[in-house]
Parts: sequence; structure tokens; C-alpha cells
Amino acid sequence: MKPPLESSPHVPPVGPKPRPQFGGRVNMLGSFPEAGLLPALTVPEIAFAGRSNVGKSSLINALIGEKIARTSGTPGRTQTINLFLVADRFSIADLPGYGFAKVPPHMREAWKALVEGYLGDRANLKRVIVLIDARQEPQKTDGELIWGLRQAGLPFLVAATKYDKLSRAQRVPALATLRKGFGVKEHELVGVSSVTGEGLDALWAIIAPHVETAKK
Ligand SMILES: Nc1nc2c(ncn2[C@@H]2O[C@H](COP(=O)(O)OP(=O)(O)OP(=O)(O)O)[C@@H](O)[C@H]2O)c(=O)[nH]1
Ligand SMILES: [Mg+2]
Repeated sequence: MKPPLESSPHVPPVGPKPRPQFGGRVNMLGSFPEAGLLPALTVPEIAFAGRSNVGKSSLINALIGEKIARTSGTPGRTQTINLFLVADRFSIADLPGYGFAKVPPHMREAWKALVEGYLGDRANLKRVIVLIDARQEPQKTDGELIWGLRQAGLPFLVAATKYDKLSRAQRVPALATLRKGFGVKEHELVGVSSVTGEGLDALWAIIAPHVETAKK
């Protein structure tokens, strides 16, 4: 007689697939001050964009499971596009942050040229993760980025960052405010924390289909 299913050691666990960790399998391809200098890659690419200090580099590190992107408490630290190749399978672009206070006009223009140049000319760009601080009211610059992505037909996902800083009671209303402010649907927004890891599985579930079908 066959043993009951639940006692079989060969029954695979049910539930979502665990999020892979890529520590030790990430190469930094470089730090690029102009979009035209980026290497052409054949693997799918995921970009992380958002205001300065919103947590782009921290989220990349938390998602990948290794400190590959430099983080900082000083807004505007990343002013170039930092490109990473993960497990020879997909690439990640850490875009420079925008919107920090007292930025001279020439720097704002340089940011615009760099990011617009990047978004307009990246053949394998599969999705742009737009990071927004979960604690803030919707801001015009973020709205403009989302609008631009929609216009360009680039798939995006809004990640509401620093979710750990909100109480349970604050979370649902905060996400609703962002959804309403940016006109995004429920499946286009996810709350994330690089500190507690909340939301990272949900974020990975959206990225995974782009990268898992990619040839090794
Ligand atoms: N509590 C909390 N702090 C976070 C989280 N993510 C980032 N931080 C903090 O926010 C600050 C900025 O994080 P970064 O990841 O450097 O932000 P960035 O968007 O890459 O910033 P720029 O490169 O300047 O555009 C750092 O002090 C981080 O420790 C988070 O999920 N929770
Ligand atoms: Mg950064």
C-alpha cells in the first residue's frame, strides 16, 4: 500500500516559489554618465527609478541579496546609471535620483537627458520599477515620470518604499492615496521595505516572468 501523501518526503512544498538569492553572482558592468555609453546587452533589463533618497539602491541590494549598489543617507549620491549583470541572466539599472532640494538647473537638465536617453534607447528594458516613498503625498515629478512611461508604452510598477516606517493602520490608506494620486491600478503598486523584506516576494513575482524565460 502507498504511504499517505503527507508523509512522503518527495511531495514538493506547496505555495509560491521561494525568491532566488543572487549573492556572489552579480557583476557591476559600470557607472555611466551618458546613456550612449551603456553597453548593448542581450539579457532582459529591469530599471529602478525614483526620487533621490527614496531607497533605489537599498531595494536593489535587498532584492538581489547582496550589497551591490551603494546606498547613502545623502540625497543625490547616485548621479550616473549603474548597471549590474545578475547571474548572466538579467541586468539591473540603478538610475540616478531626481527631485532633491536646491539642485542647480544644469544638473536637473543633465538628469533629464540621461534618464530620457536611457528610457528611449534600451532595447531589452522589460520593466521600470518606480519607487515612491510610502509616507509622502503624491508628487508632481513622480507623476510626470509615470506619465512619461505610459506614453512611451514602457511597463512599470510603482514600489512604495520604506513601508516599515508606516504602522499597520497607516498602510492601506497610504497606498490608496498613492494609487489615486498617480492613477495606478491595484496590481501596479506594491508596498516594500528593504529593512524588513516586506513586499520583496511580491516585487520579485512581477519581475520573475521577464527574467525566468530568458536564455541562460
Ligand atoms: N527604514 C527604511 N530605510 C530605508 C529603506 N530603504 C532605504 N532606506 C534608507 O534611505 C536612505 C537612502 O537609501 P538609498 O538606497 O541610498 O536611496 P537611493 O534612492 O538609492 O538614493 P540616491 O542614490 O541618492 O538617489 C538610506 O539611509 C537607507 O538606509 C527602507 O525600506 N526602510
Ligand atoms: Mg542610489
